[in-house]
Amino acid sequence: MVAMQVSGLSVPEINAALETSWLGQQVVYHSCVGSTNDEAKGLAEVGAPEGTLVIADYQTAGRGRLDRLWWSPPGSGLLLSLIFRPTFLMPQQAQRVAMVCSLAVCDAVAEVTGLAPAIKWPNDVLIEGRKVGGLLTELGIAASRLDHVVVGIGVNVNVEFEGSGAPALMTSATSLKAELGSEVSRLMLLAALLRCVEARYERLRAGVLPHDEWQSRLVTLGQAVRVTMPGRVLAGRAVGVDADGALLVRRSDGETERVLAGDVTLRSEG
Ligand code: BT5
Repeated sequence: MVAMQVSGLSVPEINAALETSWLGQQVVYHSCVGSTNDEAKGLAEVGAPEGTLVIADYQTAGRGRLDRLWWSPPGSGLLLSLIFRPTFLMPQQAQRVAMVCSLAVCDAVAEVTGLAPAIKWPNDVLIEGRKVGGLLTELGIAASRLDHVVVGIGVNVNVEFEGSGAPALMTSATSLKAELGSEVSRLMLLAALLRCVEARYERLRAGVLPHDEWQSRLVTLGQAVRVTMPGRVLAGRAVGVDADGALLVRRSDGETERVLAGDVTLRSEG
C-alpha cells in the first residue's frame, strides 16, 4: 500500500490566517484525533475559554448524530469543533448557536467558492441536493444552565468520493472540489468560516435572532416531509421553524407539530 502524502494544517499557519478577534485565537491542532468534538467537550469541561478551536487533519472516530460516522480521508476536509459559552441563552435555546454556525458555513463557502449552499434541517449543508457539510452540536449543562456548547463542523473541501472507501456516499455527498473541479484552500475556508461565525455570534449575543434567515436557506421548507424520530415517523408539510430552530410540521389533519430532533426525508426523495 502506498502511503498517502497529505499536506497538513499547522498552528502557525492557522494563527497567521485567522481574521477574528476571539474565535479560534486559542487553537488545539491534531494531525490525527478520535473526534474533535470529544476533544473539545473534554477541554470545555476543564474550563477552556470561549472561542477555543479544536481542529484535525484526520479523525479516527469522527461522529455525526446518534453516533453515526463522519467519513473524511486525511487532509481533505475541514474537521473542527468550536467551544462557546453562551451564558445569555437557556439550554433550550442552544440550537441558535448551531443556526449561526450553519449560516456561517454557507457564507464562507459562498465567499470562497461562489457556490450557493443551502441548509437541510437540522444540520446538513447541501449543494445541489448533495451533502457537503454537517454540524454536530453538543451541550454542557450545569445546575440547569448552559455551561458550554460545542459545535462540530465537517466540510468536504477536497474530499473525493469516487472510488473511495465510502461507496454509500457517492450519490448523497459532494465536496467543494467536486463541484468546482479544482482544489480549495482549507486554510482560506477556515479563515472565512471563523470570521463569519464570530460576526454572526456577536449579533446573536446582541439579541438578533437567526431563525428567519436560517429558515430562508432551508431546502426543507414548504416540502412534503417524513420525519423519523425515536419510536415514530411523522408525515406532513414543513411550514417553518421557530426561534429555537424546531421544525414546524403541518399534518394532514391540520395540526402543526413542533419537532426538536429527527431525520427528515423530503417525500419527493422517495
Ligand atoms: C452530521 O451528522 O452531519 C454531523 C457531522 C459532524 C462532523 C464533524 S467533523 C468535526 C466534528 N467532530 C466530530 O466527531 N464530528 C464533527 P448526521 O446528520 O447524523 O449525518 C451523518 C451521516 O452523514 C452519516 O450517517 C452518513 O450517511 C453521512 N456522511 C458521513 N460522512 C459524510 C461526508 N463526509 N459527507 C457527506 N455525508 C457524510
